Amino acid sequence: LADVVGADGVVTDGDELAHFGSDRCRGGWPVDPAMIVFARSASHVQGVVRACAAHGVAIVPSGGRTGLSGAATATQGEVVLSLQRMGRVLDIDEVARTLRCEAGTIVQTVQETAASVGLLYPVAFAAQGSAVVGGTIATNAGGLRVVRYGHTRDWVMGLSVVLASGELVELGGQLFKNNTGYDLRQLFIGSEGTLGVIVEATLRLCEPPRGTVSALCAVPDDSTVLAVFTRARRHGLTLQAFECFDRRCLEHVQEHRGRERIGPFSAPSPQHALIEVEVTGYGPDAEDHARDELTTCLASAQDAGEITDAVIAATRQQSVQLWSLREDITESLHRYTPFKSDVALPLARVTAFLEAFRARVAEALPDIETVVFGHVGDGNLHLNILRPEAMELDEFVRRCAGFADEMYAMVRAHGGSISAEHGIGLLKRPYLHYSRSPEEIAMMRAVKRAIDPDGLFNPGKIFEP
Ligand code: 2HG
Ligand code: ZN
Repeated sequence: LADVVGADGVVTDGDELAHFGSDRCRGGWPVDPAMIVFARSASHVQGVVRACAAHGVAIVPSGGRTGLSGAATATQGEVVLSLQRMGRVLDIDEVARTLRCEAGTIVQTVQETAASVGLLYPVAFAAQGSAVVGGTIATNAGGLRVVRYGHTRDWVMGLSVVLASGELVELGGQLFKNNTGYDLRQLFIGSEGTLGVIVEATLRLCEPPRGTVSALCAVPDDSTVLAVFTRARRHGLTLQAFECFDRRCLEHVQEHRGRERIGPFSAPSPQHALIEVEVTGYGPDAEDHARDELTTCLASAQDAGEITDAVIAATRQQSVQLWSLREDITESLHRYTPFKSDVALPLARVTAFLEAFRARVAEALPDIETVVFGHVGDGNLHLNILRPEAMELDEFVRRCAGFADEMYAMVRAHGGSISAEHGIGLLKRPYLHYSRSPEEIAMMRAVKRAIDPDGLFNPGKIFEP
């Protein structure tokens, strides 16, 4: 492998193996890569794949390792193939509104490059400063603006992928229309590194909004959050984001930041709705107009008892501050090694699910704290069960895994999915059957066999090898 990528591209040192051998998800599995290999080009990737295939050594493709399901983790002596040194934007086409880049390009770099020519790459999430394009495609990352722009899947026009044979194939590209049979590109989106290595991508860009206005609302309970959402849509507001986080999330963020204040409101609120609306009008007063409409809408929500208080950001800086209360949640919970559950529910069932979930988790894990936040406008909740400081990780994982079956059965009973945007990886593998039928799993396995017959790529992720 050193012959392929150069001696400085191979790492076998213990600490680095642990660091690069795993993503941000810790579970009951070992982190045990044979080595980390850094590719600098597609031909490096081809060489590494050919060498590993020849020696029967499995490969874990790896990007920014911000994933939360353990998909980018080596557990059994695999070679971790890092794309982190392939971070160049290759081309931006302002007419077609596309951007081509290497797979290791940081998502924020894509956003900034698009912004430098007045365009937008709209996939946005808290980890965008570390996550890389290839990883977000492999996991079909969602994020904060799915309610307006959809998932990563909706923004990928083309991929260059290295297959198990070492061949480089182009899937899609510059064409907006190409109706020629199976869309193989879509197979690789969300495949979690199990089918091949994404080395390059062509992404779609769009016109940025003319502006945005954000507001944070204090909401009296879980069940009212969606009433505010419905009201905002009925009012005709164009929502860029509609998030929720409960009281404990806010308290954790404030504590993590060393802040005394309980938050922007005079009294703690059980739930919060963070709303971002788009400036849709033209002219110098357009932003004021959007703010006025949001104010009117929130005043009527307050009259109806759906919110008890609200702060509408007057400046960009205030808006950034409000957003940090939401975006810092994951980081502020990290020290509790949370048992993460990213679930999707039909909007009509979110409230009923939350009620049932909160009641059952309080009974089943009475000594353990659970917090709820998420992209509620998409029906996407992030349920985080927090390890008490005094509890060993093994015991914590065992108890959470015991509860997880019940939790995912509940998700299924409410018509939901056990993974909204974080994927399956290792974390959700035992529970895949709650969201996918035996026929679907058999089809997925057949696809895996057809494209990666020897099981070279990311064995054991999504389903058992
Ligand atoms: C977010 O929405 C991310 O902030 C992470 O998807 C969610 O930490 C989580 O559970
Ligand atoms: Zn999320």
